[in-house]
Amino acid sequence: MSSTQLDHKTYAKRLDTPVELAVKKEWASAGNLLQRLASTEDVETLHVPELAGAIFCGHLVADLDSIAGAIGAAALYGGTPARASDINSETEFALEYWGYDVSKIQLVDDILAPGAAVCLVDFQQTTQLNPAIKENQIVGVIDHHALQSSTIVTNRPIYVDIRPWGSMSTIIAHSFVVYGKALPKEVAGLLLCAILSDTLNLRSPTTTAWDRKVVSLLVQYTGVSDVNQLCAMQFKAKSKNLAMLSAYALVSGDLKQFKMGDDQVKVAFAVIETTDSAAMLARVGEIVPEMRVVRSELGVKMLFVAIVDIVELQSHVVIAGNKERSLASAAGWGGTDFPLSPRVIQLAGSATTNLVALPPGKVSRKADFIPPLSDVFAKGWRVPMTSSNSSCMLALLGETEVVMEEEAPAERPPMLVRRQSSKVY
Ligand SMILES: [Mn+2]
Repeated sequence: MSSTQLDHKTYAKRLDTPVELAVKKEWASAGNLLQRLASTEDVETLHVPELAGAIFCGHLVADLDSIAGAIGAAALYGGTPARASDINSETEFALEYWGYDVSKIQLVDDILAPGAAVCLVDFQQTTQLNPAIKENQIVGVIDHHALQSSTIVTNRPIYVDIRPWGSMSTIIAHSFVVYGKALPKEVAGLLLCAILSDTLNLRSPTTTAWDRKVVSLLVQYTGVSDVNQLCAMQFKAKSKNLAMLSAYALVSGDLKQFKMGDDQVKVAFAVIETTDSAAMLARVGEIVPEMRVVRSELGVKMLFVAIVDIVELQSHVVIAGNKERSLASAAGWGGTDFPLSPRVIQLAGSATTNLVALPPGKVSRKADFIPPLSDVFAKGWRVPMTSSNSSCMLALLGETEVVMEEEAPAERPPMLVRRQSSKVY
C-alpha cells in the first residue's frame, strides 16, 4: 500500500481521468468534510440499537461493494461483517492491497446463529438473499438499488438507509463523516476501491456527485498517491481470472436474479466486466450453451449475459434463446441503429447471431440493462409459450433469423470447473 503525504499540487499534475478530475475538483470541500471524522483512537460506534451486534451481509455472488460495504457497516454500527458467497479476484486484490485479513469476513452460513439479527447491505431483493438468512432475521437494509418486485417483506419496522448513489460504500463512508465516527484506514481504502468498482472509476451513468466527493475524501484520507494506478491495478484484477474461467463460471460469476411483470417471471442477468472484451467476444460460441445450462439449473425463464468493455464503455448482450431474443427485441436491443462492428462479427464467428450491441455508454445492469426489460413487461409483454409461438412473434417483429432453442447438453465436458456454490445463485 502506498501512503504518502498528499497535497493539492501533486494532484494538479495528474492525468485528467474522471477520477483525477473529481479528486481535484472536490479537494477543498471533501477536505472540509474530512475534519468531521473522529480520530482513529476514538472507537465509539454509531449507536443504532436495531443494528448493534448485527451480522452485515451482502448479496449472493458477492462483489467488492457488498464485501467492503459489509466491513464498513459493521465497523460503523458495531457488528460482524459476513459474505454471502465466495470472494472474487477484484475483491481479493482490494483486501490484500489494504491489508485486510480475509478470514475476518466469513461465509454467513458459517456464523449465522438462529435468531441472529442481520442487516442486508448492497441489496434488498429476496432473489439475491443467501438462503441461510430468514426474512424474519432482517433488522436493516443499507442499499443503493431499486425496490423491485422481490423486495424483502418484514413484520416489524426495520432500519433502512437507501440512497440512489453509485455505490453502497459511498453511503457508508458518508455516514462515517456525518456522524463523526472514527474510520479505520484499511476500511476507508476498501470503501474507496468499492466505489471505484461499482462506478467503473466514476464513469458509469450511475455515478453521482456524492460518489465523486467521497472518492476525493477517501483518496485524501488514505493517502493514495496515484489513484489512476490503483484504478488500473484493480481493473486488471477484475479481468485477471476471466481468461482462466470456464464458460460456465463466466455465466454464473456475476449474476443477479429478478422477477418481472405481473406474472413474476424469473429473469437472470449476468455481467462480465472486462478490460479485454475481445477475448470474451471470441468465446460467445462457448458461452451460449452454458447459459442454457445455468438457466435450467436456476429454474429461470430467461438468462442474459452482458459483456461489458469497461475501458471503451461498450456492451454486447449474449442472447441464448428465442425467449430472450423476443424480449431483447421488444426492449429495442439489436436494432439497426447500433449494428455489430465488423471486428465483433469476426471475433464471435458463427455465434454472431447470438449477440446484440447496445448503444455506447450503456454499461450498468442497474441503470441500463434491467430497466428497459422491466419496462417491456410493464407494457404487458408476455413470454412466448412455445418455440413455434416465438417464431411467429419474431416474424411479427420483422426478425428474419430464428435461432433454435437447444436443450442443455446431456453430458458435460469433463474439463469444466464448476463452482461449488453454483446451486444457490
Ligand atoms: Mn453495489
